Amino acid sequence: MLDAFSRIVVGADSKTAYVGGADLQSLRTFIAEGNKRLDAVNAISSNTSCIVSDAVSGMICENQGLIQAGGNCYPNRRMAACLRDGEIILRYVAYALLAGDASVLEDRCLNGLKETYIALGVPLSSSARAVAIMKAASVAFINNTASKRKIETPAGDCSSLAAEAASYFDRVAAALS
Ligand SMILES: CCC1=C(C)/C(=C/C2=NC(=C\c3[nH]c(/C=C4\NC(=O)[C@H](C)[C@H]4CC)c(C)c3CCC(=O)O)/C(CCC(=O)O)=C2C)NC1=O
Repeated sequence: MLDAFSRIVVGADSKTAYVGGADLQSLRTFIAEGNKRLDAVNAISSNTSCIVSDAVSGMICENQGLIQAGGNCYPNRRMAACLRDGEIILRYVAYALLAGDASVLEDRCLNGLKETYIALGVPLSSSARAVAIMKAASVAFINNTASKRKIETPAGDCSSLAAEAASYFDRVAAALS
């Protein structure tokens, strides 16, 4: 697992170079914006059950066959597994956002997930739909534009962190496509 710092060290080592220039500048920004990053992670972490349950129920509303006999969220055991998977994916997205690097998400969550889902008959398109709703909700929470729940934070622009979080959700969607 890498983070913003170790990723730069690995990149420099592969060129037998010192860390400097643009790499140091990007780490300076990473540190300077560190509190914003922690707030962005907290925006996800403190709303996980809301984000996950909203995404899974939205996915089901759009495709009610999922909770009928033969659907992959039927019976309750599968519904519980689906909600749990949503929690797992969101947790790894939050780790990636904290680290500023997608490797923890790729290596520990997404690696082999598509194959597991195909083997179990978990529908990939429905999974991607739930992930898309989690992405939209997380972006709203990070930008503090979620209508019902606002977090007390200093006013500021978290749009680049929201975009970074969105890119991790896009990796999940890509891994399942
Ligand atoms: C480390 C990270 C990690 C991940 C990602 C993970 C996923 C994961 N999801 C599973 C099952 C499952 N996943 C789902 C999920 C869904 N069904 C749907 O219709 C929806 C589209 C979707 C929810 C959004 C379901 C229903 C099962 C159970 C399938 C079955 O047993 O028939 C299984 C099989 C074992 C089990 O049932 O617990 C794994 C390994 N496990 C892990 O340890």
